[in-house]
Amino acid sequence: MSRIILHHVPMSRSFRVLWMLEELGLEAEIVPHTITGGSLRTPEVLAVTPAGRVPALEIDGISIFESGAILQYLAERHPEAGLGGGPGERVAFLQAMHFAETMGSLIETLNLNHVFLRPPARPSPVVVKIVTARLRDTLRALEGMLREDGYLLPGGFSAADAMLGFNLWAAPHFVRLDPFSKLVAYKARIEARPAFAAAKAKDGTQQFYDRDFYEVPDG
Ligand SMILES: N[C@@H](CCC(=O)N[C@@H](CS)C(=O)NCC(=O)O)C(=O)O
Repeated sequence: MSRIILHHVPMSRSFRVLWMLEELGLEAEIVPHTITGGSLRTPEVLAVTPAGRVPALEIDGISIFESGAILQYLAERHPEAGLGGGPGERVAFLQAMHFAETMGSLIETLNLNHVFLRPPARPSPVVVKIVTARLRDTLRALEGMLREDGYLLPGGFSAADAMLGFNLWAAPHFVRLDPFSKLVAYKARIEARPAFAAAKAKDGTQQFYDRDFYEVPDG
């Protein structure tokens, strides 16, 4: 089995890969980074992930970035695990895999406004209000995509759940989950997965959120 190296920032999209590796029982070396520490801009790391983003995975003599591409690659590399969706689930699988980044890009904009801007820069109340509403819309859509007492696909847990499920740890910093009872139950179902708990134990301490909930600023 080849050496696997994951470039990782705690509680970032690279958690999706960490979790998927655990679901597949694959050992990986973790190279830890922070968003602002500069390590994602070194020539060595840019050779692996040219936009300086995580996740990036070194595997099978190649490097690959984009969490969705990595999860799909891993699912296809291990068809026996059945994490790539079954016959008849292709459309739902691909749609959910990519929808995760519709939500992810909204979370990213809110992260930028609420967490990463430093004075004298200030969050834009108008942008935050619009993007928060859009994030709520995507959570409502996700709730509609979920199966009662299950996951996204009829066949059970798949890489699409790792893509979208991860978002449920970031989105509640901006939109309260309580009105979405199916999402709350789904989150608990995910948390009960041994592979999720194993990934959490390896994740490291997140360094950007300094409070549980960020209100839309006045203005
Ligand atoms: N669509 C990409 C997004 C990757 C991305 O933006 N990752 C963030 C962390 S969640 C990052 O590396 N940010 C570093 C930076 O903005 O400099 C994916 O899903 O992998």
